[in-house]
Amino acid sequence: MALNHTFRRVVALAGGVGGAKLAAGLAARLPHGALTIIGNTGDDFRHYGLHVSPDLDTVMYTLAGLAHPINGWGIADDTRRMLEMLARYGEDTWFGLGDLDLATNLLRTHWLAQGKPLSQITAHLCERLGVTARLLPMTDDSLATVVYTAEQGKLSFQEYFVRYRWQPTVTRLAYEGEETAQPAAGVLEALAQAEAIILCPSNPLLSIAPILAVRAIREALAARRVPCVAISPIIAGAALKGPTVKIMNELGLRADVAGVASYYDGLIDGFVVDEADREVALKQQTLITNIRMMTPTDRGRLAEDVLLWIGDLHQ
Ligand code: FO1
Repeated sequence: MALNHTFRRVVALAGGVGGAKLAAGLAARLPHGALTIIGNTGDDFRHYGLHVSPDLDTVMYTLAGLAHPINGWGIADDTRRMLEMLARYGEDTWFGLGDLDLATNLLRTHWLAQGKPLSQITAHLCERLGVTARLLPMTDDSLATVVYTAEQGKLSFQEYFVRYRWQPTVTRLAYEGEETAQPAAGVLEALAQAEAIILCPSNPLLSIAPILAVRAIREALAARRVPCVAISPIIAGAALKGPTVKIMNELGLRADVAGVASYYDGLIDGFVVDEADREVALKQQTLITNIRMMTPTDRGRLAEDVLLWIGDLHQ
């Protein structure tokens, strides 16, 4: 079905795998150049001297059709020869950085060392992979998600998420650098010119919150004059992927659709929930549809449902 209102400028905030899938669906359904994705960099970390940007790479690889079909992160059919050699030297290879993925991280680190901003590097990598949507890091500055846990104390995001498989009990989250981090070049302009803003179904606390920790981004959303909608990362009290429900419970937040909607209170005009949550009564206008994205077709269908719905909210 044709979109009743053809959007020319849509901005999506996205984190890891779930966000990347919807971003790919939106890119498929919108005209080339219509979609700007503001990607989370709170997961970024230094690994053997390399600057790794997991969420930017997950979005980039997914939009380029290169992403590992099961994991969602990393590159399909990538090899692990570099990791095998590290292990031969006795290293603990808990972070599974593949050989093809290594090239992305070598180049990013090399160009950062030359003084190029992350936003310019990301644009170059995306352009070389044929990604037509614009992918902007939320900031070119340092803003790191830090996880305080009962069992292991203060952990970097990747230690918490990958090394300890998000099992430690989270007592507090912090976004170090939020006082000084500025939006990356193009971010505020994209938000100011947007006809619609979408918070992708990423982990609210680990993927969207770091983007909102860039104060000027949160302020731009709060002052928006166009609809902003969020897609739930939870269905019937269960996370689609990862520790969303676990963390919300551990931090004393309501870990269901209503809990996520209230977490975004003030920043969204609409909330997209799965049919399994059709009974939920929210403050925001609610779209009820199948929000599972098991196939690329699902991604485009959900994107179209959301865009059509925003078109009505638009009017
Ligand atoms: N996630 C894992 O669960 N295990 C891994 O070994 C792993 C390696 C990895 C390598 C490069 C990269 O860009 C991402 C990688 N991820 C891995 C995903 C990443 O840790 C998370 O997906 C995000 O940071 C959270 O969205």
